[in-house]
Amino acid sequence: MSMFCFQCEETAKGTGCESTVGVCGKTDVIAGLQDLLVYQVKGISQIAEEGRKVGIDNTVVNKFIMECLFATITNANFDEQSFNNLLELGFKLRSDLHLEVTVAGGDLSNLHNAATFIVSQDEYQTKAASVGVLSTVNPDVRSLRELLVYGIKGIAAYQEHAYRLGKLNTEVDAFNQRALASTLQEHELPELIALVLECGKFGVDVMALLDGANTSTYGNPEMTQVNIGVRTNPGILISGHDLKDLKDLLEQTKGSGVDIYTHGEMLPAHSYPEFKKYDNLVANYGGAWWEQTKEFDLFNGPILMTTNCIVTPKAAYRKRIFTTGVVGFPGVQHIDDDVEGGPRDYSEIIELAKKCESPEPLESGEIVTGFAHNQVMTLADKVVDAVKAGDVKKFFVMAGCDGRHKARSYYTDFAKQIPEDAIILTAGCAKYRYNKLDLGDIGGIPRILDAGQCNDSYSLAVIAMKLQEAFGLDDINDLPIAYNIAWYEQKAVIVLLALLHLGVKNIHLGPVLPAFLSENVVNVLVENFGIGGISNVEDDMKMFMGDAS
Ligand code: FSO
Ligand code: SF4
Repeated sequence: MSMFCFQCEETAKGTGCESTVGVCGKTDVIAGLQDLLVYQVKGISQIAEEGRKVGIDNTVVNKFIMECLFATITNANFDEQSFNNLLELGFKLRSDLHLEVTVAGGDLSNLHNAATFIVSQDEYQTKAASVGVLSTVNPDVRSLRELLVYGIKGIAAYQEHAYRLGKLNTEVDAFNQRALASTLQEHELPELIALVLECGKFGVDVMALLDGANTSTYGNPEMTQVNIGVRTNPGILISGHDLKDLKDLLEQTKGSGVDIYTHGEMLPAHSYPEFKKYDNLVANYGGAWWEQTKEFDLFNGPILMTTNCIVTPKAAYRKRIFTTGVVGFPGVQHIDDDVEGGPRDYSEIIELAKKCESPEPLESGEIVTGFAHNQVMTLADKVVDAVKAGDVKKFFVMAGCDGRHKARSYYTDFAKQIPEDAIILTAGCAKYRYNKLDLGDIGGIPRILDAGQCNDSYSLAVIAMKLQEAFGLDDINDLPIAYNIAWYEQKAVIVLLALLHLGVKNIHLGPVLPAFLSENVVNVLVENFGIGGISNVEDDMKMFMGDAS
């Protein structure tokens, strides 16, 4: 068997993971199942799109498509059984939807093979071999189709978090499905480029939806000092992006003597008023996702992975790591949904925690988070005055993801070398490259403003738009903001497309440009949006500061 996957930044040799296992640990078998599932989802989308023409909007199908796409994101699910189950359910939902659309008078006479194929489980890999990324031969079409699919995967992840809080936007489903179905048809490059850009619009919409869901449920984030040390009670470490899981876990551990620690992208939770009410939410433990193999070992207690990024667990903690939601790993216990919308039952994890030692300290001190749009706007006058007075000359948006590549030390060095009159605006796990540096403040404005999770890049866009308004500028690109974004997986793709949709130009992307962008597609992005890569800190700093001579 062999695989081909190039959806993330760490793809092998900067071109694609091939052969039997990817850099992330995804095997050829899982890669094949994911390819087949994406193909199946494209076919279901084609039927759903026809259904919309006759008034059918099937919410079960919408949820299924969303979850499948999320499950195929880098480092979300490595479990063969999960994908077999999803494929099986997909065949059933597809046939039910086909019937529903037919009865409603929909025209299903011209369906693609993706919408009609039926194979048994032992034929999955053979079928998968003919429907993966490389089945699109033209490199530019392949590049645009994959860029679109990865953008939609990012949308699906954020959509799922909002869905968990009861917020839906069926227009986003309609776009996702129309775009997925379009990848089954022949299109000229300009049409595909238009779809990619339209994807950015829905990226903004879904991040706004999630922002609304989070803030209406948990309040507006506030500037918060977060402890990074440990206490002596036993603890549970919660990782990923799903705030509802955190809420349920905090409720279920209240008064139990078990402390809750956040990990990775869960750090910003400390800044929401609703979570501040819990005295059992005690600290953030460790750094970015890729450091988990050494940190989880030392945590001593159970770990709950609510979303990506999980990496192959070491034997030392394999028996005390749990997955939930779309996350899966073979041999790792999964906490299933209870009833739709109801809390997941964490009693087993809590009982296990009580028998565990308390966490070993990794570090001590505090880090600051909570600079989402609402908090920054309370500082707006101060910020505008500081810019007008020349005390703040530049903002660097350094949002995005972190990763294992050595080249990513660039972002630490870059943060250390930004001029003293510049401020970093960040979101996502990229922040772990510099959020423990003491960069001080400018007249009371911290020089690292952490807006939250990667989806809270939306907050950074809102802040930019508000500053544009405050300065009375016609063009968002006239603001003294430079974009030096780190990417790793597909959620960063939708963040990028969202920024392009908002008219942001001259974004620099690193540590390397995506392997899935063909030369011609890169040229389109360079010519129309001034997208660029990164080189070295010194030259880039000069370039960003407008002094490239
Ligand atoms: Fe990071 Fe992982 Fe949030 Fe991603 S923890 S890499 S872009 O899942 O989603 O920033
Ligand atoms: Fe390779 Fe990334 Fe795909 Fe994993 S997700 S197989 S590392 S390209």
